[in-house]
Amino acid sequence: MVALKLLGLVLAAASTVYAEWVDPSVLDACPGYNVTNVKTQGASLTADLVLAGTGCNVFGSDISKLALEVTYETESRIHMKITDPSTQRYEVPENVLPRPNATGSVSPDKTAIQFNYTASPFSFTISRTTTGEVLFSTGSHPLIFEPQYLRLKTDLPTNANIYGLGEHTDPFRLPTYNTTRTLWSRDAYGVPTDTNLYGNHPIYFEHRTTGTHGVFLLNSDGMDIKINDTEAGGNTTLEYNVIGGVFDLYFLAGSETDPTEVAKQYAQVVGTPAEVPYWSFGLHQCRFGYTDYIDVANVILNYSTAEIPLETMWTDIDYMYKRRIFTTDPDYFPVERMREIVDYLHSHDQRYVLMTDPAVAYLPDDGYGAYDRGSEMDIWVKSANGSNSLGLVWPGVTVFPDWFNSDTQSYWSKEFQMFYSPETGIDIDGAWIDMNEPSSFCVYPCEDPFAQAITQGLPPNRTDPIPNPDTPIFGNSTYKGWRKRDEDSGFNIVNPPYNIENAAGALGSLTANVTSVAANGLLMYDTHNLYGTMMSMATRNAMLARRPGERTLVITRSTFAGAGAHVGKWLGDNMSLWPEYQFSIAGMLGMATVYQIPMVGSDICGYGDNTTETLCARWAMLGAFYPFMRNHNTDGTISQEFYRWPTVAEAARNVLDIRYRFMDYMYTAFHTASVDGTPVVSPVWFAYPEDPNTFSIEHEFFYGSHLLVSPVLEENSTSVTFYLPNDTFYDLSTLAPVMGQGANVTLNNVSFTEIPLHIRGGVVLPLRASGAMTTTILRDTDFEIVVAPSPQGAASGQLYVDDGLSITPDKMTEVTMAYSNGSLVVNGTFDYQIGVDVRDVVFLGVANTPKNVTVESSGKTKAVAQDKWTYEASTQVLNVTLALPFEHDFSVSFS
Ligand code: MIG
Repeated sequence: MVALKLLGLVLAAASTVYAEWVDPSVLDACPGYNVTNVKTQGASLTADLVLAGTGCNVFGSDISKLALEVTYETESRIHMKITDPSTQRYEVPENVLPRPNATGSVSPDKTAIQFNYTASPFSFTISRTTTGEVLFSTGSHPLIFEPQYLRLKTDLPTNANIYGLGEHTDPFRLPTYNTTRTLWSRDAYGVPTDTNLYGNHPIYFEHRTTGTHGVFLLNSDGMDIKINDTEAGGNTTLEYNVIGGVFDLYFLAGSETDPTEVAKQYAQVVGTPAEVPYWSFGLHQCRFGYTDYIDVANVILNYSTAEIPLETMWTDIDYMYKRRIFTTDPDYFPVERMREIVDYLHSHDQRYVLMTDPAVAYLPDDGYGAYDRGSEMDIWVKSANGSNSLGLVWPGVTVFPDWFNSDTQSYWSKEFQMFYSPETGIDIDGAWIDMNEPSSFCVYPCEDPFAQAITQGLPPNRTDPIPNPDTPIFGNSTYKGWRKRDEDSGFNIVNPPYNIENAAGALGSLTANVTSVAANGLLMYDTHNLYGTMMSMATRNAMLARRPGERTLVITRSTFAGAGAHVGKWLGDNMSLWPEYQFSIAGMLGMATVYQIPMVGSDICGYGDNTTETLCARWAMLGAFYPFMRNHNTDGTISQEFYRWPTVAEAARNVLDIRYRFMDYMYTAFHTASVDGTPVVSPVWFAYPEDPNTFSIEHEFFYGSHLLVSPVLEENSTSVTFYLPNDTFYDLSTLAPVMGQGANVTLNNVSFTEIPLHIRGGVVLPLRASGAMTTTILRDTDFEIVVAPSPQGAASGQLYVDDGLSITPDKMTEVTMAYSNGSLVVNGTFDYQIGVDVRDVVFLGVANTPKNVTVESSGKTKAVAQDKWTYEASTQVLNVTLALPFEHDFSVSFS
């Protein structure tokens, strides 16, 4: 219905041909709108915006009257909508992104930010109440609202610090000159800089020394967001150029002192992240091009032999028969042998993940169940003429599930139940979903996908020797309803008047046809950017239905705002190159810190082309501090499992030991994120918002809030220069204090098996006392609590423990640890039985040898015997051995 009205409205625009490119100054010379009929009621203001004169008609005819609605939704959030009251234009459906609740009655004079407008022509500002500082100002840039072109432009401070605006491989702090961020999901092999990639997140955070705020445009249509500094006076400006939908803006006040606040406020709008199982923080191994089940089994064994903890094995599309989803290849990956792999993994506390693509091979009358059942239910995305919309993907010509069809979820869940059945199928533990931009190999305009399937050789033929079916694996290893559209609407979906800078070319290039229609009548033109998130939601539901009550791990490639409430994401097809290793930090920070998708990581050692030993060693160590840690590469490249080179194996062992020791710290951070959106990793400026030296740092970051990771950045290099803010740090390898001076420091002789790590003072870390070969064993390992005081001598930390798996655990343990004046106080609720001891408490930065150490537990204070504590003057470390069951409050003091 929505689409029909939209189409009816714009018929008039069809006959005129509009410019493809317009000088920005022409847009600023447009007359804009005048404000009339202003009404305020409580926390809301409504008004009409009436076109001034004949409008500017740059990419269509200006809409003559608009409706403005501004609502103070919470004390820190203003919601603004500009719509066309004469018709219902497309808006992101509520079932894809539920709208946030407003907190009852907000009194506009109590809010942290204020909306003010000028009536003629209409412009507005958003400013901070306490200081009057202007955060967003459309000043001399008139609003333009045409059927297929919406423009809004704000002035920003010179050299503004802007972070966000979609998945990209541009600097984390976006350049403020000649930058265009295009949002249009794209299968972007090699993740080239300055192009649109897989994920679309129209949110930015702007940071100033006076505070951090956010602006979210809730719109899924294609758009270019331009940042430039070519205005008179050198002002920086940010301009939205959108090809459909409405202006639906959320202004987030953030905070004057703590950047974390803006992240939390964004989470209130798009949802806090889904919790993942504890096991998903273990190491994942994947590749495209494992030829058969023997190959896969050997990788699992080789990891064990190399004593590198492998938690989860993955298999790519190689397992499929002719690359059709929900099938196995009878020669290379027979289902019985894959079940053997799953059984082996599960009996060793390890896990298995398989890929599922969205596109279903178009094979009428061929006995292909997944196609037949979906056709029976009539759930495929439709072309404008009502036939199934066809694409070309790995299995050849395909159809695409229409996630808007109300039957698609049950189709998808049933296919998962059958194919991934524990009894007869492959009992996966997590799901990997790819190609959901949605990607198609059919070269635009894709008139004959069948002919292209032949010329492109899809599906590819297999030429590897077929393994002898008697080959044993694992040996004796003892190691442990579409709606018809108006025929010819004139709405130019195929070549809209304003061309976004889609690196794939036309909107419909290398993706499902943009003229295709969903069951609820919505056009792919408007919903393209939602496809990956909708597949994510359906896949998560299908996984939850298989194992009711258990959390799952779903890793997707394409995302829209809000995806993190359902799934995690990997950063797509990077190359095995040093610059891409470096970008991976900014990519992770974008997802985890800004977009609320914390379960994120890049393909470790690089996906495309061959890696090198030193790159892979360094990347194994950097990747151990991605929340999602997976080694993955493409078909036809050299093997890059961590055990392939001695240096890499040693680097991996070293760093996995550290990652596993920090696993409860990260798990706790994820729990907090799921409650309030606090980021699980963050840029350096999050902790030092008043230090301008930190604003553009993107090669070092905090894992959790307090572990500073500063990887070596270049081939063959054993040194790294990084910024150490003016604060107390502790070198993780020696635990000795390091005083940051607000200056760069250089470390030399960083071997190929080490990565510089520093604890930021002010934290109490609940570490496991040692790493383990699986997360299951890790959970039976004692704790070691590390106290790292701030320059003021205080520290605090949290620990959250549950069964690691239940969506709603019936028992939880939540512990608070606080340190000051030589005394650590640990208290909490211990409903979930941790079942291990606090083996040691390690106090850092202890200036003098203590005379007495005491422990208080269950109301009794005892001296700790002299032989149970040691003090090392050279590193200022006091180590107290407790061996105290971690099941009730206690405190440890020294004097
Ligand atoms: O056209 O499934 O990004 O991780 O290995 C390539 C094969 C399809 C793209 C994914 C990559 C995966 C590959 N896929």
